[in-house]
Amino acid sequence: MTAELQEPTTHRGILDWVNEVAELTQPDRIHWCTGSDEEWQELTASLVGSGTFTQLDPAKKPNSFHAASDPIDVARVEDRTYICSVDEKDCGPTNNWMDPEEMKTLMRGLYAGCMKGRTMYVIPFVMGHLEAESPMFGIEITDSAYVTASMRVMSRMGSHVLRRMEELDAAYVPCLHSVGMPLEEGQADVAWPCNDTKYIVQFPEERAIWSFGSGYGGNALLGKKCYALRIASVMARDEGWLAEHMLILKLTSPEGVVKFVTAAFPSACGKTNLAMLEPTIPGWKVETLGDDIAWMRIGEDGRLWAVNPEFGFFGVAPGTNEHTNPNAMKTINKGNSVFTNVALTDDGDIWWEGLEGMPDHATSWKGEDWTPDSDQPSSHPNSRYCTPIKQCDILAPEYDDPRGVPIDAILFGGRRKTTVPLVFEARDWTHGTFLGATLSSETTAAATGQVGVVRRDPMAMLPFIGYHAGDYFNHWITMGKENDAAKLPKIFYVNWFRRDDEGGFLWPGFGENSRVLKWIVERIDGQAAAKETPIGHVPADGSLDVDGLDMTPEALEAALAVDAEEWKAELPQIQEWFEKFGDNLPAVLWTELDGLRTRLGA
Ligand code: GTP
Ligand code: SPV
Ligand code: MN
Repeated sequence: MTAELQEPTTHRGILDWVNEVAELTQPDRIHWCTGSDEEWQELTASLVGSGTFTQLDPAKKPNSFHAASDPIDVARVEDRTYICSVDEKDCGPTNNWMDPEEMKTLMRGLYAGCMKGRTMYVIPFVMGHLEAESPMFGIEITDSAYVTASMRVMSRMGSHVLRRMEELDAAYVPCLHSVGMPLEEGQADVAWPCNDTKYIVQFPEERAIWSFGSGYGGNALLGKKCYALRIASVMARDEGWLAEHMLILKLTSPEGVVKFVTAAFPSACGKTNLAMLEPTIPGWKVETLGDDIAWMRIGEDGRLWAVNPEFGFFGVAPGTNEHTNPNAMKTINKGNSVFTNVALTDDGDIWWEGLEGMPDHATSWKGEDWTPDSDQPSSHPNSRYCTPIKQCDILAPEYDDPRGVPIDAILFGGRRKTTVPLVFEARDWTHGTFLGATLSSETTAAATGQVGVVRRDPMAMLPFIGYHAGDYFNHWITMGKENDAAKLPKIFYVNWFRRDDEGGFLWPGFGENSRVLKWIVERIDGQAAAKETPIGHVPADGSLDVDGLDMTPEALEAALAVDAEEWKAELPQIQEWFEKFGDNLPAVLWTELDGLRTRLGA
């Protein structure tokens, strides 16, 4: 069957591309996704039939499903991720590169016949609003029903998007995905098809994405990291905007003053939790606009406006509970969600480490018996819930505004046991860019590889910058130079993860982070006092609201401390990091490093 016979679209370019891919990959069937409820029911029923999904008890989680991946396919694969720019120099030292034509030849070999025995799904989607001035269209072709179901939660997709693309004869980002496991005649499928060989490939000049071998979120839901960050960051460089790994939140003070904040923390470092924060300080309110990606453009008023291009949350499950993130719990309890690599309880619900109500027995993400005595965790540390953003009770109404929201503050932050204080403020945009460019964090389970190793993760974008990171820093500097600095957001740096001598967290985190947000807002409005240190402005004694906070003065002091010796130890690391970028590193960042060195007396 060819796509042509179905006459599924009048968009010639899409039809031609779908036919070309079908010819190469040889699927048994082609399904053009409508996004309807009936389609969701058929998809999920077939996923239950194939053993990929287990339906949860509808009384507990209506219309919700459990999935367990192949144990080799649990996270993003950074060493298999490529930026195939025409010129190797444009990829920079932080990305893997291969010549685009060489990569295409190699991957065409992998794609040849790779969808045999399977259905090829064609998913028309838009990242951001369909009503945006220039809607950001994509078509994902995938042979995975799991990916198709997940894309319905995570993106605006379906017939209405395709119709709009036809009306506009719109350009779109072609996103090709295969799990890389064709089925021979009579061959039984497995619950989680994937391939040992994986390639996650971006072609930045062509604005195209080819992914092979993995079914995991960031590798396979191509609208997310591949499009909305890697490809969009290249578009943003060319067009003068920013595509960032940031949450977006709305903060309202007891006096009704509203501020909008974005925050860039590396993967599994607290964006979802901060985005949905339940403040512990009276009268303050947080509403959410997004938990992972922000697209930011300068508005006519000269301010930086942010939209969330996504339509769902793909959140880290372990550690999520009624205390740490009650708003996420309420969102997922409404149902319509997919849970991957968590434990399945005997009564048809899900469980993970840190969730209330530990069961006496469950089936682990590996399909094994699990009890509280087991020496293995029930859930993979990077297990995830995939849930519609519209179900979040504290979704800010501005989420639906295609113009987005004007940002007052940008936060950078990471996971550091030592050195980095709870919060400090940059002196200006360039210093803020320096803080972002030198952001450091301990690695997490969100990507395959070692966990807990400190690495530089600039603007929390290390795995997501679609071009030369030195040029990316330059783009940030230029955004500051070419716009009215007074109207740009103020930049801060936070660290919820500093430890005491026993290894415990110094700062209680989660809802208590509202105290830090309050200080930030008061700094912006010129109310809170700060103390100058070599690294920036930290809260002056008594300026951080600790009323009712269960914390000793010593612990608070330790959380806020700036230790010159610890910071001196960072200097050679930053020097080495900057040297990687050669002439592409903006000279002002060297000046910032010199300034820091001088202020530390090093
Ligand atoms: P990605 O979706 O991978 O981009 O991650 P994210 O930045 O949204 O991470 P998320 O908010 O899901 O947090 C990841 C882990 O950090 C979870 O296990 C949280 O429980 C933990 N975490 C989040 N905020 C805090 C905090 O304030 N303090 C402490 N100690 N842990 C936190
Ligand atoms: C991350 O790793 O930063 C995530 C999860 O948000 S994924 O979509 O898999 O990239
Ligand atoms: Mn992320």
